[in-house]
Amino acid sequence: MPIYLVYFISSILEITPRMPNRITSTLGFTLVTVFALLMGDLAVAQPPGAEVTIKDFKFIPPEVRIKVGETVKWTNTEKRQYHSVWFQQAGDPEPPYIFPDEFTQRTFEKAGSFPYRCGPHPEMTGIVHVE
Ligand SMILES: [Cu+2]
Repeated sequence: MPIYLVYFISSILEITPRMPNRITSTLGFTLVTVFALLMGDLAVAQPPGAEVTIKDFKFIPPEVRIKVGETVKWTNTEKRQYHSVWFQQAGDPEPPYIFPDEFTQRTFEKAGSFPYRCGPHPEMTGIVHVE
């Protein structure tokens, strides 16, 4: 929520006449700020449809099933090895590497089965089924 909306809504709350102005204003601003932060968190922290861990040169699990519009998140949990998630068969260019503790994610807007591989390690493969 943009900050000007927070101010706008607080200014509406400020005209509530029951409490002394200062308390109403502070309370209103606090409530609206908390609400705005919650809304922001909801927008940012959309739970993924599926999560894949990259560990020991494997995608775990190698096969996931999601619904159209959902997101898959891949997290590299290796100690020091980078990988990538490359939808080569879909015609994508090779993506950047994901280093340890980094993640990548992709939202699928069409139904189908989408195989992928790791760029540097062609033997590492996985597939996303979108229903
Ligand atoms: Cu790899």
